[in-house]
Amino acid sequence: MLDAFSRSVVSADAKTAAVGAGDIAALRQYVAEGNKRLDAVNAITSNASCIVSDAVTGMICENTGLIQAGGNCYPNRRMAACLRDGEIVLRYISYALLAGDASVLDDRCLNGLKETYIALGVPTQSAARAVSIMKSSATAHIGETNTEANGGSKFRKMETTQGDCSALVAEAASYFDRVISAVS
Ligand SMILES: CCC1=C(C)/C(=C/C2=NC(=C\c3[nH]c(/C=C4\NC(=O)[C@H](C)[C@H]4CC)c(C)c3CCC(=O)O)/C(CCC(=O)O)=C2C)NC1=O
Repeated sequence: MLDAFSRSVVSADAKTAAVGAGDIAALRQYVAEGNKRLDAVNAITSNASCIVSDAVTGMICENTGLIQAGGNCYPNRRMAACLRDGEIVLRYISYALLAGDASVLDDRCLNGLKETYIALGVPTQSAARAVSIMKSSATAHIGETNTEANGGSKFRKMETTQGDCSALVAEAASYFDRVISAVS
């Protein structure tokens, strides 16, 4: 498992080189924008159960066969496993965002997940759909672009200093995309 710092060391060592100026500039940015990153992680973790349950609900609304006999969210044991998987995936994405590196997500969550799903008959297209709804919701919370119209009675805006967090929104989005391509 690597973070932004250990990643620079490992890639420099692989070239038998010192940590390069480009890497140092990127790490300086990582440190300088550390508080923003923590706010972004907090936007995910403090809304996690809402993000997960909303995504799984949306996935089922679009495909109600999932909760009928023969569907992979039926009976409740499978529904619970599905919600749990959503929480696991979101938690590992939050770790990757904190570390500024995807390796924790790759090694501890995505490695073998598609094979597990295929073996258990979990529909990977539906799993990818749930992750894509989580992506929309989480990135809206990080960028504070969520609206009352979309949030309804659950609407919640994070109380953070205003500024440009587009790079963190894009980085978080890339971790969700990584999950989607790993299970697809
Ligand atoms: C380390 C990280 C980690 C991950 C990622 C993980 C995933 C994981 N999900 C599983 C099952 C499952 N996962 C789902 C998920 C879903 N079904 C759907 O229709 C939806 C598309 C989707 C939710 C979005 C379901 C229903 C099961 C149970 C399948 C079964 O037992 O028939 C299983 C099999 C064992 C079990 O049931 O607990 C594993 C290992 N476990 C881990 O420890």
